[in-house]
Parts: sequence; C-alpha cells; structure tokens
Amino acid sequence: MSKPESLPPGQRAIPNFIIYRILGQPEVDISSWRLRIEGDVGKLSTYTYEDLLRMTDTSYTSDFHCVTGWSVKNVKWEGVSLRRLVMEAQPLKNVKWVYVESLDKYTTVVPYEDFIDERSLLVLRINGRPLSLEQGFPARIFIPYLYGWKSAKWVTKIVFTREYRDGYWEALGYHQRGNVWKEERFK
Ligand SMILES: Nc1nc2c(c(=O)[nH]1)N[C@H]1C(S)=C(S)[C@@H](COP(=O)(O)O)O[C@H]1N2
Ligand SMILES: [Mo]
Repeated sequence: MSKPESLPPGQRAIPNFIIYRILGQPEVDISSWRLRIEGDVGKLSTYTYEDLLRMTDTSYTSDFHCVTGWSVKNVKWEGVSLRRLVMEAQPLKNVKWVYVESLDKYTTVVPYEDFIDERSLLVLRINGRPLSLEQGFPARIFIPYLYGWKSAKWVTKIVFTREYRDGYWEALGYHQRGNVWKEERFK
C-alpha cells in the first residue's frame, strides 16, 4: 500500500473537479429515471431514486483520478455498495465484465472482479450533498482505484456479460480495466 498522501504515478492534485460531458448534458426527469440491472443475471431488477436513497449504506473519503493527469484529493463519497446491488441480481457464474450505460449514451466497461470490490460504489452524494446535475445526478459509479472515465455519470443501466465489449473511451484505445496504480491508461 502507498502512503495516504501520495498520488498514483503521473498524477497531480488540483482543487476542484473538471466537469466532463463528452456527449453533452442530459436532462434528468427524476420521476421517470430508473436504474436497470440486466444481462447474465438470475434476477432482472429496476430501482427508482427513492429505492436507492433508502439503500444508502456506504460512505468514505477517497481521491479521484482522471487519466488526463489531474486528481482531486479527499472527496467524500456516499451511496450504495455495488457489491450489494450485484448480489441482489445474482449474476451467473461465468460473468466476467460489467457494461455500464448512461442517460447521455455514454458507456464504459469494468471487470466484474473490480465492480464487486468492497469499495465500489453507486454514488448518490459527493461531499455531503446530492450529486449535482453536472456531476451525474442522480447516480454515478465510483471505483477508487480505477481512472475516472470508468466513473460513468447519469447511470441508467448495469449489464453483466461474459463477452468483453468496448465502451466509449475503450473503443478509442483506453484500457479495459484502467487501474491507476498500475497506470493502465491505454490498451
Ligand atoms: N456520462 C458521462 N460520464 C462520464 C464522463 C462523460 O463525459 N459522460 N466523463 C468521464 C471522465 S473522463 C471523467 S474524468 C469523469 C469526470 O467527472 P466530473 O465531470 O464529475 O469531473 O467523469 C467520467 N464520467
Ligand atoms: Mo477522465
């Protein structure tokens, strides 16, 4: 383990997030918004924002790292443990990848074993407040040791699969996993 104050290789700290919305800012209607769990699972499930708020079970402070080289230190993240959502869905034994889709059509892919890491989170609140619209309201993914492009904002769908499929940045050459400590920036 590295010292708590140290950053991963090739990263520098900046005070605030740089907001990215490569496919534009989607409009969110919270009454019709749903999170759907699909693919190779025993149980398809759908959650409303209210459901997820009630399921909030995790809160911790961790740094955020964008592959372009900036990091924001000591961000407080709160939300629902992804492992818990996964266990409710009962994925089939041979699932290897998790494909995430967002309201703006952004997509990304995460190895199943990282998705079920105990720190992996469906984030509902940052720094003590509900996610802002620009930071992914109502929900975004956060996996502390993967680069920020895996942290899909405005998430609507989580799909468990056996077969690897590129998401938006992976199709442009970015890494299948994206571990920040191993500098897995490109394929
Ligand atoms: N839907 C969506 N999610 C996204 C992105 C995006 O453009 N659209 N950009 C990704 C990238 S590259 C990074 S570094 C982070 C940035 O998070 P922020 O906008 O909260 O700073 O969001 C990630 N999630
Ligand atoms: Mo990024």
